[in-house]
Amino acid sequence: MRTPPSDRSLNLGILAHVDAGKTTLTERLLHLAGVIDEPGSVDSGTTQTDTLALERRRGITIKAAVVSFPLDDVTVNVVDTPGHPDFIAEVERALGVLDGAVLVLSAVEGVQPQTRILMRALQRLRVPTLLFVNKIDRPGADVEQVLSTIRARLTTDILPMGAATGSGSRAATFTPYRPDDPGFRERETLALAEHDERLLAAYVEGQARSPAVLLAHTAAQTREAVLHPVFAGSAATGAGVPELMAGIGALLPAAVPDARGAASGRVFKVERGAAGEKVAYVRMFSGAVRARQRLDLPDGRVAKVAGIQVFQHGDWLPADEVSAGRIGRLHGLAVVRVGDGFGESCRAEEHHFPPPTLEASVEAVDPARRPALRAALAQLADQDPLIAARTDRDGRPMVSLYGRVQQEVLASTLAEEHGIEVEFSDASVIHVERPRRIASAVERFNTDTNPYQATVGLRIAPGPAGSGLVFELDVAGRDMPLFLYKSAEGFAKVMRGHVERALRHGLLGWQVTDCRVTLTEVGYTSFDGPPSRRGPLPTALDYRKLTPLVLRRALERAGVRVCEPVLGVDLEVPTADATALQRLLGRWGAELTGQTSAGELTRLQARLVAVRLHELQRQLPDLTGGEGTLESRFDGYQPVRGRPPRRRGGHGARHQAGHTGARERVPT
Ligand SMILES: Nc1nc2c(ncn2[C@@H]2O[C@H](COP(=O)(O)OP(=O)(O)OP(=O)(O)O)[C@@H](O)[C@H]2O)c(=O)[nH]1
Ligand SMILES: [Mg+2]
Repeated sequence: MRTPPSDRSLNLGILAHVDAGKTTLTERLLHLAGVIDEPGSVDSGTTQTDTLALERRRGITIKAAVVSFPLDDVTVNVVDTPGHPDFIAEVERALGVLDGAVLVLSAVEGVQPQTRILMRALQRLRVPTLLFVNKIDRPGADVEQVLSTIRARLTTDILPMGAATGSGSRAATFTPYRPDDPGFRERETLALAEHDERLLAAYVEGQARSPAVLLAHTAAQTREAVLHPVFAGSAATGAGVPELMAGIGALLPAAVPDARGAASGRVFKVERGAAGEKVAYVRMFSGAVRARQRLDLPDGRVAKVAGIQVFQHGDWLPADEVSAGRIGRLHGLAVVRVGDGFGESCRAEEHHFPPPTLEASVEAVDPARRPALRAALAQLADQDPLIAARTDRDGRPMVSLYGRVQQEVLASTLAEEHGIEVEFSDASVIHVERPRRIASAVERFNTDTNPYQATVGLRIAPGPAGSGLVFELDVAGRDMPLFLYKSAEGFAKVMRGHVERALRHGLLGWQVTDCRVTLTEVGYTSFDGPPSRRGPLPTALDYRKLTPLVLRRALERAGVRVCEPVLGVDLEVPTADATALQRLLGRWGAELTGQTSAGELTRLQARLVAVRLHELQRQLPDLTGGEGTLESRFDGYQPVRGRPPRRRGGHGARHQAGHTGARERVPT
């Protein structure tokens, strides 16, 4: 067994809008570092990171993949992520394990919708980020133009590190500015001065700093994620890639190992090995994990590490341990799920991107394969919990989806990896319910209406949009059944779990969200007597059964507002067709939020209910002679107009059996 070549490592994400060249750039970096003899190509399916048959066939990245190369004394682990918005969940999981990132843009297409979404997430998480303007060899490449759109639409905190010459041809090159070039020094000083008043004062007083001092400041501000150096080049020809590589080494922070203390890490990817066993990719934050170590995973799951691999010399090789700062593959964790943390990083993962907006039912073409389908979906949910595999009231499996491409990929995966042919049907938009007003309900111990041996009172109140569920206790400690739950915290956690489960299905079957639920009353004795331990004491089951009952009653009193997902759409169409499009959007009740014309092309921005997206995609080519382009992103929920739809097969439907509601179908 070999030990890793160095202690320090840099976990580097490559992120971009679909097709910007992330996978091609990853190949170039590996080639430059001497890990592979020839860079592979996405177009002929020979890259190191697009290894799935499906990725090779489609020429897109579907799963985040890890490769690594040595850079001086640092091991760089590169996480190549998918750019298609249907696979944003993969990016989400990668974000939590990065020390730095390269955000790739195309020199032809410039800032694209996903570029903005990713940049916002990187900034929110303060991930040190370099920008790489790729494809300078392509006709139409214009780095200066891209730089000005970056400033206008992404961030003004950038520092171009060189200039492209000969753009638009295979001979295009990138020349870094010399550190002592007076023009560059001035631009560098001014960019740094935005976040450093002393540098500004010195500059105003004419006390120029030396190039070395400026570079140190640039590195420091990059590491603080307040400045983003910009490189340019071509992943196809290799131009600019050595300069980017040097920038990665000089400007991005390598993790300083904290090998002391208890092991803590996070699983950001789960895949199936050759024999169908689970392989978990873990990023370690402190301590080390060794073979045969037991790991305490969330919800009391325990798993034992059977084997460890780390990436070296272009391959995953067996190792004795994976330590702080590094990425390793753990074998033998049968119960692991993606997103699991252990040790200090055990806390739940935060969400930076919106949830899937579609749900569809899946049927095995051969009914005899139904049980196998259910098992396969459960396995896939361990790799991607956001598909939320479940069964509806009629026992049909259902999944949540971001879009059509993900649905096709899921169908191919089930067919190729599990031998199950499936059909999706009834894809519909996922709605949510929000309570309308504040309401309460209570069931007390020993009363006629209460079938359980406990007292529970709950209040539900509307919360701000996007706030999810807030749960709080407003009861005295002496009334809590601490003989069941040990501590007030333990009791609160269990009750929160009951509330969460109950809110999965609101009055019309959709998940209830954006609300504050307060436990207002609790008890385990007759309400008019003093607390005592006499009489039949409640069990955990009483609280579990009674809570949803009381919450349901409170929700019925509060009433709900059913809300549907809304998308921000960005259209680029020939100016001659803009009016026709505006009229169509107007008919659909879309809100026009922006319009700019630059000669022949007009950009329209609008907020459109998600259910209309597919129709818009269908009509766009006809309305624009095939010239129009469309990008969309999730932009929150808004109350539905007219009669609210009821979720098909949802549990809320049981109160009005036979009523199918006015659910809108997404044309498929
Ligand atoms: N001309 C030119 N083509 C490039 C360059 N980089 C990538 N491409 C091509 O652009 C297409 C997309 O490249 P990928 O590397 O798959 O892009 P990606 O960002 O990984 O795409 P996804 O993972 O699917 O989001 C392929 O056809 C590449 O050959 C470049 O610098 N110049
Ligand atoms: Mg890719």
